[in-house]
Amino acid sequence: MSETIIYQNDGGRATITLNRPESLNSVNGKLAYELKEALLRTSDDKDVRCLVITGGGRGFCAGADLGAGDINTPGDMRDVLQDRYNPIIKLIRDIEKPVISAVNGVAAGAGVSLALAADICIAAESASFVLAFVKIGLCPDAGISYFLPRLVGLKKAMEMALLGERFDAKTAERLGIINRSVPDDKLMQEVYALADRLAAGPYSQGLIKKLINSSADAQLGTALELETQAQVNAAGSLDFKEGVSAFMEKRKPNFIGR
Ligand code: LHQ
Repeated sequence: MSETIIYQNDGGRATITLNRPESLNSVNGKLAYELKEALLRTSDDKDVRCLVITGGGRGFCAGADLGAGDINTPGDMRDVLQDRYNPIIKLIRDIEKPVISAVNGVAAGAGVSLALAADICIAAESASFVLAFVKIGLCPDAGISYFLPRLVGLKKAMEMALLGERFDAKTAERLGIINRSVPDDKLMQEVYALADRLAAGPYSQGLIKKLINSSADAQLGTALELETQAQVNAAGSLDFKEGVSAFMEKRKPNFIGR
C-alpha cells in the first residue's frame, strides 16, 4: 500500500498520481521511494503499455519537500540525488513504453524535471512552471539541465534557470517545452485518449522511444547503427507481421505488444 502515490492499473494503461496535495506533491523520501517502486512495477508489467504521471489536488509537483529537513550537509544532497531523483528520471527515460506527464497544476524545481522527463507532456491551461532552484540557492537538477536546453535552446534555458520566473502553460507550449496545453476540464480526457491510443500501439514503440532519446547524444554514425539494431529487433516482432498483413488486407492492425 502506498501513502504518497496512487497507482491505478486500467489494463493497458497505468496512472501514477502523486498524492501529497497539501504541499503540492512535494517530494519527500517516502514519495521518491514509492514513485521508484511504481515505476519499476510498470516497467515489469508486460500488460501495461503506456504510463501516465499526474498530480493529485491543485499542483503537479512542487519539487523537493523543503520542509523535510533531510539536507543538512553536501553529502546529504549527493545521497538524495543519487538514491532518489536520478534513478527516477532514468527509469522514466529507460522504461520501454511511452510515459505521458499530465501537468494539472504548478510544477516547480525538480517537479519541472519530472514533467519534462516524460516522453510526452500535456498541461492544463492553468498549470505553470518555475525553475525554482535558483530561488533557494540551488542549481537545476533531476535532469533538467539536460532536457531544457535541448527543448528551448541555450539562451532561453539559461534565462529560465538563472531567473527562476514562473511561466504559464501557453508559454511552455509556445517554447516547445510541452507538447500542448488543453482546457483544465479536458486534461485527463485528452491524456487518456492519447494513452489508450499508445497502449494499443505496436511493440516498436519502445524501440522508437529509445531511438529518439538516444539521438540527443549520438553522432550520425552511432544513430544509424542504433537505428539498425532497433529495426532488426522490431522486424522480429509479431506486431510487425500483423502491421504488414493489416496494410495488405486494408484493415486496422490488431497489435499485441509482442
Ligand atoms: C511546499 C513546497 C515544497 C514543501 C509548496 N516543499 N512545501 C532540492 C533539494 C533536495 C534534493 C533534490 O533536489 C532539489 C531540487 C528542487 O526541487 S529545488 C526546488 C524546490 N521547490 C521549490 O523551491 C518550490 C517552493 N514552492 C513554491 O515556490 C510555491 O509553493 C509554488 C510556486 C510551487 C506554488 O505557489 P502557490 O500556488 O502560491 O502555493 P503555496 O506557496 O501557497 O503552497 C501551498 C502549500 O504547499 C504551502 O503550504 P501551506 O501549509 O502554507 O498551505 C506551501 O508551503 C507548500 N509547499 N511547495 N517544495
